[in-house]
Amino acid sequence: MLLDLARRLLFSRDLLFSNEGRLVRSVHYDHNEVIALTKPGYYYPGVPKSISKNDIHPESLQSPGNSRQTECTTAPESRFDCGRDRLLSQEECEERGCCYSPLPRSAGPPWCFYPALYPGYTMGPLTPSTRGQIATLTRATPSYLPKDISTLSLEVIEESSSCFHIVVKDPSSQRMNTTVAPLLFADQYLQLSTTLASSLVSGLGEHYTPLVLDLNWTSLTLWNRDMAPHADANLYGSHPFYMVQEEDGFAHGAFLLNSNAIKVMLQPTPALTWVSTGGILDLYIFLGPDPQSVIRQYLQVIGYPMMPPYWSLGFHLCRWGYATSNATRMVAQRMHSANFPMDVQWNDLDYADKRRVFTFDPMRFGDLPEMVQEFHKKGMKYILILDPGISSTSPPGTYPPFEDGVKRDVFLKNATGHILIGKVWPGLTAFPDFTNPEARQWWEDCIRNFYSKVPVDGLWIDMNEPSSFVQGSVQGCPDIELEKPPYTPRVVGGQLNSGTICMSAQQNLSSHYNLHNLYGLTEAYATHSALMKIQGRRPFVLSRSSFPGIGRFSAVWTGDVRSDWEQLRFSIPAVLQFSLFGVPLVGADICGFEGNTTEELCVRWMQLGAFYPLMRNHNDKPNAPQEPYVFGQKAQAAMRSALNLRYSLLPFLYTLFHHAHTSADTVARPLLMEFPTDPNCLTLDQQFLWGSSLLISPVLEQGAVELSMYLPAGTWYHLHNGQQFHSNGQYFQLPAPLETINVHVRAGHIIPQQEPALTTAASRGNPFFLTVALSTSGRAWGDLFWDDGDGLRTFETRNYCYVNFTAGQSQLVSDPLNLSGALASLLLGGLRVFGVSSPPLYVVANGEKVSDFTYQADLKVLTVTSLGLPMSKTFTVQWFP
Ligand code: MIG
Repeated sequence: MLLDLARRLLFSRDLLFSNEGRLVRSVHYDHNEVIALTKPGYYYPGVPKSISKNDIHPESLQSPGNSRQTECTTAPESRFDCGRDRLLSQEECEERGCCYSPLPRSAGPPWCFYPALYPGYTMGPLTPSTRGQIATLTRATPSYLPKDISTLSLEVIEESSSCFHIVVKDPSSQRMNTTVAPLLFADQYLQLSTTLASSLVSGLGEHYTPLVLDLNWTSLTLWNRDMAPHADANLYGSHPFYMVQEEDGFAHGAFLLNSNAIKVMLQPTPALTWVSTGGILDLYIFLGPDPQSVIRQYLQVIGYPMMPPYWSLGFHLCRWGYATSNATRMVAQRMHSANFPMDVQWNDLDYADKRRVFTFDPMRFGDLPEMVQEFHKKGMKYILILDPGISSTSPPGTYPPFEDGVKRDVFLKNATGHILIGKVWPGLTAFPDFTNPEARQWWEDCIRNFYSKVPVDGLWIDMNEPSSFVQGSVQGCPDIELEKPPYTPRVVGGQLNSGTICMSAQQNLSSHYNLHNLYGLTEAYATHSALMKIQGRRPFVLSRSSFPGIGRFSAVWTGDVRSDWEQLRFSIPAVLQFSLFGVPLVGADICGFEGNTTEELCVRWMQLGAFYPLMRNHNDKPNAPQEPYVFGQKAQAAMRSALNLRYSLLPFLYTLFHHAHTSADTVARPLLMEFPTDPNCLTLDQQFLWGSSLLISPVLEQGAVELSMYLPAGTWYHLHNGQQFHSNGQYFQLPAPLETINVHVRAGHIIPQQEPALTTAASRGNPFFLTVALSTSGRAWGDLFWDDGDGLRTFETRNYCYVNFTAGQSQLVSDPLNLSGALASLLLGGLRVFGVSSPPLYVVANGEKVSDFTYQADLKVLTVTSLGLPMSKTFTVQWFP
């Protein structure tokens, strides 16, 4: 079975390489070589679909005997670039044994491309290994790249029936396995191409793109970089994972576990080429068969996301420029006085003494500890920023974080073994090496000391690409291949060390060249672990830089977005991408970070932001203020109602996070995941879902007071008033004046809600209510996960409550699993039932008649209030026509 599938996965040797036993097709390289994987998603275990002739590039079916001329007739869109590493002249191209054929336009298809049969690796017999099957790949003639490796090992491991793992590496090189890092070795060019089952590809973040990527000869570089989101740039995080949607709702995915700089080329064949500047080819293939399964299979490899503390789902307010503790207090005070729900007050760099982390300014923030305690007394939380750069120039004896760090040898070294010094906000800085266990311990000690004075509730880890204001270091970087590899993918700044530290910097595990993309992940891990130990509660960490697996430890935000409408629109695919990457707790800076916002933009952004899984309004220092209370009354009312709507939905949102944590479900969900067979949904990224049942359709255009909204086939109800929409899979034109955000509930679902309050500490004690959206047959289902909100491992230790709600035959029944008592004393206050076809004459709750109910005949909505049924016990509410 395994062998069979491996064969199929590895490009159906029989078809393509007939008796030669040649695994590797000319077009693709790893260490100048290629494993060609075609349409992996077609091979579902047990139901293999045979490859049709159309699935194969025409040229690949030609026999090796064909003349060069025939080999070079490849259709332009199916050409694979033979000169990816550098631009080639015709002569140089032909020296490589490649085809040269200029085209009218310089953009698009390459002029120098591989012929159909190009000398590659020969695969020896597959033999059993401890984990799967292993074979040797050898090449008779070296390729054109420097430091070619002629013998490779190929291992195919069936991780599960739906996840294959293919490892191609240099068997003579040491493998270093680590908890977070992939395997490493020094060669600087690996390449692998694959054709794709369709042109619908998503993933490969972090970039400023639509959800479905453009395959028209585009490329994406994965290299963590401090860079405000804009097109064609490598941004803060790297996620070498993509998902392909095939026809009929099928999907598959691939993950290249590799932390080096990676460039991904996309072409309309459709095809994709990975080029990595190091490491090994460690490739996972996820067979789906549907999009949600692909994500689950991916998360089985990289880890399921953490369960966030309940309060972190509330509203967060931040800006750079709250210059004193009193100014910070005033912000929270004004929010409270104006009745805006808000859980978390933040401070940016302003709090720190000379911008040095683990200190606070004695003049402007001298009473920071008292301020935090005041917030706590009001049921609020407090978070501040923590940059990794540690000031190296404080007078001796005055700044323990640096001095202890030096003593404990926790900082990155330069190539000559001295502490590498870069420049960040506090001036000259050293950088902790979070791959060093001693550094993690030192970090924990620094946090513990600070926490003993300032009991923060979470930490915001910024600048962790890592970002530095000087290229490489204050002394520059040595002139060696690690700094200037033979091939550098297109990165902002032109060089790998642009805006960051030297590639030759030494870390405990390897050179920074190999670990750069892991810096934020390793810092998030260290910070999460430290907080868990220090607070003994569920940690909250917000990281800017990211890599696969970070969702286990941290939330992510999308960096320095501009206050404009385009950035508002692009924030949706940005957030949805992180859902695919296993980072459900994500949001963009509401109202925009860079530049001045406008009242209208800020209202629309607060409305959309009320449905970001992480809701934070954050602003840059020089800009006009954008806290909700600074705007006119009408704008304030709109923002207040968006906030109240979010707070009322938090029990539902929290339950979605529970499913993300325990089952790798997505929270903010692209429509394509829920409706993969609906062609209209496959590229939609201006609307999105919460779970499977709430559809959010925000206004994203300036001046718009109407909205064109797509509803997948079925019945939907307006969350606001229960208005019904019967859709055949079509667009609806809806009113959307400034005070509205359109949210629809899918028939058949029950949404658990709670009366909002100014903090979650208060709202968590309020009565629950249920929105019951009946299907046409009068049924609906929903659930609620509830626990203490911030305890460690409550699910794993069975310290929670879980309630099923089922509606059918004119009644609603709850079925609580009450393991922790967390629901004790909490009540169901009422419910709204959408789609009740005839007016109820009476309503009965737990066998007793209820007097407080209304029925709106035009909307077919039954509303029951003043209930007071204990949530921890089974209850029944019936309505009798
Ligand atoms: O170089 O701490 O993305 O959210 O306000 C700027 C100041 C450093 C960048 C973060 C932004 C934060 C800012 N930081």
